[in-house]
Amino acid sequence: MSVVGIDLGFLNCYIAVARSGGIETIANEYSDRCTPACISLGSRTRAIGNAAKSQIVTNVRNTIHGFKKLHGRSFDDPIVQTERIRLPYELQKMPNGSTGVKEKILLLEELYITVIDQLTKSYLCWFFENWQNTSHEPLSPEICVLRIPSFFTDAERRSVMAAAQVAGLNCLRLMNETTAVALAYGIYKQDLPPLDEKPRNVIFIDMGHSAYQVSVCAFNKGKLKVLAAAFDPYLGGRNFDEALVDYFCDEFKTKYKINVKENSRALLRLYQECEKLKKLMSANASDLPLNIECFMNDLDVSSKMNRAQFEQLCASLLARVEPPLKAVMEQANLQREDISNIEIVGGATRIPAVKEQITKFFLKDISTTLNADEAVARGCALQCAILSPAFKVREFSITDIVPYSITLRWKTSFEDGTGECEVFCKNHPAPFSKVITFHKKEPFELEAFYTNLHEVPYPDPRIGSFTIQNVFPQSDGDSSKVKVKVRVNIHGIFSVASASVIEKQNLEGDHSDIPMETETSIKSENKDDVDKMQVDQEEGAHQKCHAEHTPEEEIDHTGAKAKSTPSDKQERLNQTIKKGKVKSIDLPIQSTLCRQLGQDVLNSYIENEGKMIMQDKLEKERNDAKNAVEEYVYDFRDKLGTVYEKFITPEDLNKLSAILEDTENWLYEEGEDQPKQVYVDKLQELKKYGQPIQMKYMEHEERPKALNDLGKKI
Ligand code: ATP
Ligand code: MG
Ligand code: K
Repeated sequence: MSVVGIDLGFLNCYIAVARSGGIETIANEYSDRCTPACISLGSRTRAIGNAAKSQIVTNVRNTIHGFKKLHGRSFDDPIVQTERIRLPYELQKMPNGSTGVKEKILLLEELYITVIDQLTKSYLCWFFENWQNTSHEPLSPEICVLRIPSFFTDAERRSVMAAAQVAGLNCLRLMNETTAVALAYGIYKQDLPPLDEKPRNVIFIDMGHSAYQVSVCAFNKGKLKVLAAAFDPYLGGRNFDEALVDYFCDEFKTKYKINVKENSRALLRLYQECEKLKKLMSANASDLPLNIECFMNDLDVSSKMNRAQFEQLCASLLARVEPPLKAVMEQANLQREDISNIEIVGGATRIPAVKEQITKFFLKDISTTLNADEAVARGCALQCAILSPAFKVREFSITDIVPYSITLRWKTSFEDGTGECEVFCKNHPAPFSKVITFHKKEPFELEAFYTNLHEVPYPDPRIGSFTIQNVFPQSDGDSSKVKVKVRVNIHGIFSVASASVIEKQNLEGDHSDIPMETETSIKSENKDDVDKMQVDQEEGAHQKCHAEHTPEEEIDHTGAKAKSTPSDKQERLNQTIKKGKVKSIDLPIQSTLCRQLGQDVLNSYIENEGKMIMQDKLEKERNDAKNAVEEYVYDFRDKLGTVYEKFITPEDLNKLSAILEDTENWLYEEGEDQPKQVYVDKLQELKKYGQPIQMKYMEHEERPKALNDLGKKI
């Protein structure tokens, strides 16, 4: 039994597996623990990972990579439009407005089928199949923790969840990358301060290929609490590659009179070479060569670059390292001296100038305790083991944060009146639930949106709308008291989780609006799977909420907030108990989430994926059958010239050689692309000639041995 953590990055993918022995990052079929996040769509088959990466330059239009940024976004989204220009393959607007990949399939029909969501999903499917094939060990891949950037919005998070669902994965948690790293860091630390002491604050920095994220976490024995997170979602290793590419494109324009940007294949090669050069410059400050043979128009190109030049070229990128560091410290209200460690992960943090910027800001050395490439996947696998009942793991509680402030808006009975309430502030602890009370006589709609669109790297502030149904006036004509529970769950996704109405019963002569309060209005998430530590921690946060919000927020239909104190409440409660019973009835909620994929769409994805997997399987069988014919031809021919020679007449030898030659030619001509059965039949036919000779040969080989054995017996 094992559970997995998945880091599907922009460029690279890592998968870690938790087993009784510990956490292990698994290798792919090339014995590489890093698999390119790349898929190549052939006319009949798909190649994924290394096999696909090798086609980036040869199968430019159908090799899809760099799709992580596009997840959960519509085609018209500015980010999609910006990315689109950089991509060597074509994107397509799908009928529902989402983004798809334009794919060429057999019979020259152009079908636009592979939406971005399917890519991730098929990748995961493949990964598990691959793992099962190579490890020969039972695995339950359906249990996993997937990592996401901390800046993902609800739409993006839901899109990843949907992809996991289509891939048949039971995703126990979507985990923020830097939180996964924090867990991988903290769980093995034996020297964390006890619970009643000042926590140890650690900064985590991840700069990968496409994004830059920073968080600060407070550690005590057995727990970690994320205090704040900041990011630049558009800064990563690829920006540094781009700076180099632009530089060399300019240089080659004057030096060789070529326009590299017009030739996508050459441009891709230049990107690959620049990435290599960038990595070399991390280890070497002197002049380094860039040579590409047969680059464009049969030209060989060459140039050079050194680290100092590179840093100058990237000055504007390097200047973007500091702002998120500053932001995270401000948000957490911490000073440099409050930070005990700075841990960096992600490939692009290996750039010396990036490290320098970080050191310069904190005036402190950076530690690299963690495996820069695998920490995210390992952290996810650890979290999965903690969440899975099948594993006994050291207790370690994690409190994450709400990435962006969330506000609820609703209509009031005044003309054009609206009420508004910020239900979660940025960096509020999560997972978390709150209960808000409304006084309403009819069903009403709550609209949830991000309070400050400028902090959100997404074009749409809307999260969703939620209609609370079956609300009626009370029997005495008064408004009903409706309690609405809003929640940010373990995946960091917001929802209006439940609603209930408090109904008075047997209230003789009572016309007052007396509430029955059995719980505080703002309550910590108390899910069964939340371990004890986490509950404690959340109650701590809950105290903080009391300070920020009033303990009860009763928001009446005019939109004005009527506040009451806990002692008030207790008094009213006593009165209520004296006067009569109250009953709480659950109300149905109709949720419309923005950019939510419907179950019918998901089902069609599942069906399509099933078809693709079947097609992949058939194609593999077809290829295997073809290879079997080819192998037989080579093997037979080889034996005809050696061991079979004395068992065959010269005429037969000539005849057979001709047949073999014909078959070989056939394989390269009309036999190149035939259904499986044709190859199976072909092999049978060849064996009809081959088997009698083989029999003679075997008999001959066996006879002396048999005689020998007989001789021994006698
Ligand atoms: P993201 O986190 O944005 O989704 P990712 O997780 O796929 O992307 P990583 O694998 O962390 O990205 O990092 C890849 C980036 O790190 C690439 O840009 C790569 O060129 C860069 N990189 C790796 N090693 C080095 C090095 N030694 N020097 C400079 N850059 C490096
Ligand atoms: Mg990464
Ligand atoms: K567990």
